[in-house]
Amino acid sequence: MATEQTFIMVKPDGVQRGLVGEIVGRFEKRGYQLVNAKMVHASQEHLEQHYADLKGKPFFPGLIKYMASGPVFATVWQGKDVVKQGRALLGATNPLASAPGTIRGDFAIDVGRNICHGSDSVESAKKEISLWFGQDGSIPYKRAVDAWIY
Ligand code: RTP
Repeated sequence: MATEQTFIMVKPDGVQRGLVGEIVGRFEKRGYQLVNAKMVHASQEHLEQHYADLKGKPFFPGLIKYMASGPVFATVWQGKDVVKQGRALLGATNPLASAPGTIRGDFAIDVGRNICHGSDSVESAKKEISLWFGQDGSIPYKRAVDAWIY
């Protein structure tokens, strides 16, 4: 059974535009398992921690303001190669470079309003799951359908 996990977040613009169901649906339909989820209106401090590696970038203050402007939908997904495949489902960071068929390629135009976030490595996924969900990062459960997915 594949136990790799990733952190996928619907950003404030995705929540406002009613894309939570669409994004969750794409991961579910691909075969990935939702193992945690919650809506959070994150503080600036929390977001600065999440994006700590981008501190110093010219777009950092605008990014934090945008991310703190409304609630986000934070999720944890599990399955085979889910970190890499999660990023593939989201599409390139700049929506103008995202292939049609990806989430950003279908629903976004501007890099500053790119709808969703996905961990870029297994290591970052572990850190992000812990930052957003604490010790109880996931709620494990068995799915009968896994026998048809794997
Ligand atoms: P994310 O963390 O949100 O999944 O994005 P990413 O890894 O694909 O890209 P990253 O370079 O980590 O950038 C994080 C977020 O910052 C915003 N951004 N704005 N104005 C700009 O040039 C610019 N560049 C990046 C985007 O919202 C990006 O997702």
